[in-house]
Amino acid sequence: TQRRPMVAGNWKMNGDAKLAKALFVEFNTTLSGHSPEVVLCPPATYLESVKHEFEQSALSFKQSVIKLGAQSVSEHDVGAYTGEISASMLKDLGCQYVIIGHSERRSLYGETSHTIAEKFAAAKKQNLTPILCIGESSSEREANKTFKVIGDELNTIIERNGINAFDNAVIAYEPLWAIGSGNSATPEQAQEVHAFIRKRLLEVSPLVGENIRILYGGSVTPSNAADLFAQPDVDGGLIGGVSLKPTDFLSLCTIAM
Ligand code: G2H
Repeated sequence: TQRRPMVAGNWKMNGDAKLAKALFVEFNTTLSGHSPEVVLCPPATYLESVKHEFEQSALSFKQSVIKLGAQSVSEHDVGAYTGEISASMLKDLGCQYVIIGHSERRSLYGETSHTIAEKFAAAKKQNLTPILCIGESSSEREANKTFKVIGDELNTIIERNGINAFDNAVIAYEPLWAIGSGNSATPEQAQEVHAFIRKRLLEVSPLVGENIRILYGGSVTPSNAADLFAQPDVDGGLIGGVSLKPTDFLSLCTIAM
């Protein structure tokens, strides 16, 4: 298959303009034209800083390599929604991607699968590529409910957005027990779920199932990335903690290729 690997950095509520600068210093020295697609998802207040560094950078191939992404988006188009940012506003800032349904949004901010399906729709409407996060908790895994949970999460999106939902989308499998815990899934555990996700999407559309990128997320580091990214259905990673460390993040980008 021709799927281009992707490494997406989710800064969460961390970082600043200095981090954006430091990352591009690293990109300029380390990244070659032979690179995965790299998506940077800083807090919304630093999207401009990242864009600025990106525009100043010396990378001749940068347009095809480094993309801007947001960490969340409103499900609404416009209106009285204090504190929210719409998909068209993210588009104005130069975003091409947006993370949807990260487990921290689900567990800490009460986002339900309904809200997440609406946000997914709002992103697609503006041609932003959703990076949909799905994953099971440790108790769900122990109760052998992993596939049921993952299947339901995919179904909610398909029911709201139709069978073309995943035409232009990325999925990130993030088992909740692996997030920020230092306890990543094993390559076998990741591959098993990634293969399940791909099989489900192949049933919906052979073309989408074959082409969609499925990232693994949860405590990816330079020491465990090679085995994870080598799995046939793992097309790269969604990176939290390590996306804040320019040298290590760049080594993940190199490993993903
Ligand atoms: C999972 C991941 C990035 P970390 O949330 O989304 O974070 O790599 O810190 O586990």
